Amino acid sequence: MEGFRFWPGALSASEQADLLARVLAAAEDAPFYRPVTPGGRPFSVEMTGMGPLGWVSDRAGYRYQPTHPVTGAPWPPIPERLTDLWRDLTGWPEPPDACLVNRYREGARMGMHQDLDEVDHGAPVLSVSLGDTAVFRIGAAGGGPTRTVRLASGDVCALTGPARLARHGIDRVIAGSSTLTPGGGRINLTLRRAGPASHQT
Ligand code: MD3
Ligand code: FE
Repeated sequence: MEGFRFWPGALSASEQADLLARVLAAAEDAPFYRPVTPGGRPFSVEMTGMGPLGWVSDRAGYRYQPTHPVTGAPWPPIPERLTDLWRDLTGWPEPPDACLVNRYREGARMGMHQDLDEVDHGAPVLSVSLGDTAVFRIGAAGGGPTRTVRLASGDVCALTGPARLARHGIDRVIAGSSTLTPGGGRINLTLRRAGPASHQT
């Protein structure tokens, strides 16, 4: 699909371990929690976030907000290694203002959806996969055929142009396919521009 850019094995084993340690340290302050859909159904994915804004879902709807919904504290900062990766791979003129952290444990999946809660749909999304391999499904915004891509630990992909509004989801995670995460499972990081562009004057 045009605008789907994929860098398999972008991160070395030691870079993956270092990044995972940083994310787990951030999650000590901003714990993983299980959001509910506006209809009240719990997600099977657990989430947290880093950066000025974090994506949340509850009875009131989907949105980005500056604080963790359980602790009420500001989200921890995005590790510099990730903002560097965003700059180097996307070339986007502004740094990411949100990094959603999704944790998939036994049986977790994510249904097909579009990412529409960001102000500027022209900005790319950059995804970093850590831990067990996911079966990722992607299709055009308007429907039609889909294709699957396996996202393994250390793989990075960017969604730009038409792919930015693509329908996508995680069919399943292949348990035991990586030894990176303690207790198994998968962690996916998505770097985004969620809020309005800041105009430097
Ligand atoms: C395609 N996350 O957080 S990452 C999400 O693996 C999300 O946790 C999945 O979908 C995960 O919203 C997929 C790859 C990805 C991320 C953002 C996209 C694919 C995308 C935005 C637009 C199109
Ligand atoms: Fe998504």
